Amino acid sequence: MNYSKQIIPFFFTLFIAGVALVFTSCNSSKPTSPEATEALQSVIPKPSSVEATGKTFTLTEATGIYVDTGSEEIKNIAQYLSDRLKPSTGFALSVSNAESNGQREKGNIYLTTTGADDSLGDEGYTLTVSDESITLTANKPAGLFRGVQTIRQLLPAKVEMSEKQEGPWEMATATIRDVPSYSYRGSMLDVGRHFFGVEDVKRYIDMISYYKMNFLHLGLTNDQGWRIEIKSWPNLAKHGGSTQVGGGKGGHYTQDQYKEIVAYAQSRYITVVPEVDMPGHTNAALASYGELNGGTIVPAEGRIELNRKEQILNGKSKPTELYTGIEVGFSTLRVEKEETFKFIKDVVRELSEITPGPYIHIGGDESHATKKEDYIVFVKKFHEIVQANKKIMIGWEEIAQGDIGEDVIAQFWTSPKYGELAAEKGSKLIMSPSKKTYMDMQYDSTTKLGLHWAAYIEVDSAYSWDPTDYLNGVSKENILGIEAPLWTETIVTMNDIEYMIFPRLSGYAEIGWSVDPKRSWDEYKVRLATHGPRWKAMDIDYYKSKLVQWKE
Ligand code: TNX
Repeated sequence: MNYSKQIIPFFFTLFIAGVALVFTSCNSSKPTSPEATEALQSVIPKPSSVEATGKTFTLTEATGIYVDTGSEEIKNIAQYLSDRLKPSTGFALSVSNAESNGQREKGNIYLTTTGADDSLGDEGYTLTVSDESITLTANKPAGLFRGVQTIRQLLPAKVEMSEKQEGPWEMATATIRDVPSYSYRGSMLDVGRHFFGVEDVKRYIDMISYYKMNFLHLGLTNDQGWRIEIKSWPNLAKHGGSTQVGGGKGGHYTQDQYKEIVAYAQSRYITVVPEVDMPGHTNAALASYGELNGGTIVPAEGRIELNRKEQILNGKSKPTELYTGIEVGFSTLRVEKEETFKFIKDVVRELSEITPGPYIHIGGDESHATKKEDYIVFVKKFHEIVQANKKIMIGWEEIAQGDIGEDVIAQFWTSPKYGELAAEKGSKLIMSPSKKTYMDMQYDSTTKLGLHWAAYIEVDSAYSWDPTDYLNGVSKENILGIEAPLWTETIVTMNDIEYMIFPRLSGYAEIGWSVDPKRSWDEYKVRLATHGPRWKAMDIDYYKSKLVQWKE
C-alpha cells in the first residue's frame, strides 16, 4: 500500500485549515510568548493573585479605550493610559463611551466601576486580559489608575520609551486580582536641603505612581530653606528660601505652583502631605523673622548628640544667618512666646487652604535646642491648630513625648522607644525605619552620593524587612503604612534622585502593597531584574546593583 498518496493530501488539508484559522482569528489564539510571560510574572508590586491563561492580547492602532458613559474622571484615566502608550507605539488610542457590548470586545480596553466587588476596597482592581479584550474593573477610579500601571508593566519594556518603537505590542492573557495591604504607601522628598522645581517633583510623582504609591510627603521647610510661599509672612520664602546646602541659589514654590503639584499628584491618585518642620530644623524661618528665634546651639562638627545635656543658646530673638551646612538639631522656635503661635497659625491656615489632603506634617524631629517642657507644649498647641483647620497631624516619632492619641499619626524613623510609646498612646504609625527606608543612605562604601549614619542599604536589605518587625507590641493594626524618605543634603540633581531611589523604591512599594508571608529576596530579585530595561526606557539613571542580574 502506498501511504504517501493518502498522507500528502491529509497534510495539505491540515495546512490549509491552519492557515485559515490563523487568518480568521487574527492571531488571537497565539500562545503567550516567553517575553510576555516574563512580564506577567514580574509585576511589581506583586499582585494578590495572577492566573495565566496562556494566550496573547495584541495592542494595535485599532485598539480603543472604552469607559462607561458619564464618568469624566474615568475618561481622564483612559486618556492618561492612551497618552502613556502613544510615544512608543505611535498609536493614538481613542477614548470613548462604551455604547454597546461589542465595543468592550474585539481588541479593545474597557475601564469600568460597574460589577466590582466591595472587597477590592478603594484601590483594588481586577484585570482580565483575554485574547480579544482587556477589562479593568474597580470600585473607585483610584483602583482603575492602579490597574493601569499593571497594564503598562504587562507590555514590553520599550513601551516606556519616548520615541516610536517597532511592535508587536503583545501581552500575556491572564486574570489578575489585586488589593493593597497598607492604605498608606509613600515617599518623602526633602526639598528643604536642596530645592527641586515643579517639573522635577512631577517626575518624582510619575516615578512613585508607576509602583502604585499613594502619598507624596514634601519636606517643605528645613534649616537650609523655606520652600513654600506664606502670604502673611512673605520673608519666609523670599529670604528663607534664597539659598540651599552648599550655598546655591535655592528657591521656593509660589502657592500657585504648589497647587499645580497637588493637582498633578491628584491626577495620579497621590495625596500630597506637606511638612513644615518645627520647632527644630527652623533656621531658615529664624533667619527671616528674628522674633521667632528661641536661640540656637552652635552647629558642631559631626551630628549633634540626641541627648545633648548642655545647650549653649545663642541669639535669642535675633535673626540667624542663613545656613548652608548639613548639621541637624541646632535651631528652635521661641516656643515660650505667644507670638510664635500666631506665626504657626498663619502658616498652618495658609497651607491647609491649598492642601486638599487630610494631613499636615509638623516635623517635630531632632529638636535638641528646644527644652523638653517647651517641646511638649509646642506639640499640644500645634495639634490644636491643625485640628482647628480640620486636618490630621502627623509628626516624626519624637512627638510621642507630647500629649498625642488616636487622632495623631507618628512616623517612626529611629527610636523604638518613641515608636512604641506612640502606639501605646493609640496613635497609628507610618514606618520609615532609617536602617531600611532612608534612600539617602549609601548602597555601600563606594557610593558617591549619600550618607551612611544609619546604615549602608543595598537593594536586598532595602527589600528584606517587614513593617511589623520593628517595634514591640506593634502589629499591623497599629500601622497605617510605610514611607521611604529621600533626604537631600547630598542630592542636587534629578539624576542624583533617580540613582538613589532606584532600584530601592520598587521594593518599598511592594512591602506596602503586597501581602506575601513568604516574601523572599531570591524570588524578588528575578522580577526586579526585568525592571532595569523599563527604567532605562524611562531614562531613569538607576544604580546597577551587582546583586541583581539585570536584563538588557
Ligand atoms: C535625620 S529623619 C533627619 C533628617 C536628615 C536625615 C539625613 C529625621 C526625622 N531627621 O533631618 O536629613 O537624618 O539622613
